[in-house]
Amino acid sequence: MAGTKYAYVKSFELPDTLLPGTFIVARVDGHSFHRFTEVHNFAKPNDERGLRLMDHAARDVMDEWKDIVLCFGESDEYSFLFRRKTELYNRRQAKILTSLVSKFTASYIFHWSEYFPETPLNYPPTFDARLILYPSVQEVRDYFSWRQADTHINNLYNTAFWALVEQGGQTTKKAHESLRGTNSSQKNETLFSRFGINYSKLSERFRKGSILVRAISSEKDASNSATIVPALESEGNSETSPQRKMDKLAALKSAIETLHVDIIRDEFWTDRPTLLVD
Ligand code: DGT
Ligand code: MG
Ligand code: MG
Ligand code: MG
Ligand code: MG
Repeated sequence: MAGTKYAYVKSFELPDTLLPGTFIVARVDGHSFHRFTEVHNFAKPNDERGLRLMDHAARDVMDEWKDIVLCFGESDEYSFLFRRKTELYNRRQAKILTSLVSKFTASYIFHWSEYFPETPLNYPPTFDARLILYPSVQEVRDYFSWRQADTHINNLYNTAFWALVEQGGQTTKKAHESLRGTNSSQKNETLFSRFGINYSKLSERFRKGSILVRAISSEKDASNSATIVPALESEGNSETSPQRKMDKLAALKSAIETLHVDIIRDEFWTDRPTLLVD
């Protein structure tokens, strides 16, 4: 329809296209989760239910946007990596970021009661989000190394901190003082000698965070990928029955793997040589 005299306001909507050929990383983070986790009685320092719910919300996001190739989650945050050449929403920044954080938040709330059947939501949790562009594979790898190193440092600190408070009877103030200036091996030693906790035996989910990857994109399953993905794409334009399409989509969905492994060492990446290609 021809514009009305009001239509000029549209020209104030400026383009926000992201630089082509760069890797897009989006990171969502729980808003004031210090408070949210208190109010909802999360176990300290890690609540397995909460972490699994975060993984579920991230899987829903990954299901929705097939150009997401890798996700990493810890604590109240999740990072999403898009393939370098994605043309999602013509690479419009706000469209990508707001859709993603909205989907993540909606899914977190939608699935809440499956993970916390005994704990009604006291108020609606929200997440903030940012988007970062990386020009090369090196920065992408270093980004995920940075997040996983952060997981380790925080988790070791928090594990020692809550052991001192809950088992050692220290006040939170005293526990912070006890840990000030200590290095990793001193924290490990404190945990082991005072509380009998062998840090390296704690859940890998807690120590390494969660990684989501598409199983079919791994080299081992390349033959599988070669059949499912094109089949789905071509079916998008054909008369294939809705049920069959749903089945295929379910297969693709279940092909997302949740891992708690080292993402810093080369092995993770060399095992998945196609992950950062285009
Ligand atoms: P923000 O992100 O600036 O709005 O503020 P917060 O409070 O979300 O701060 P942030 O994101 O730096 O730290 C995450 C908080 O969430 C931190 O206080 C610990 C808490 N949290 C995350 N996961 C768990 C968990 O599994 N159990 C418990 N008890 N707390 C958790
Ligand atoms: Mg934040
Ligand atoms: Mg937060
Ligand atoms: Mg956080
Ligand atoms: Mg619209």
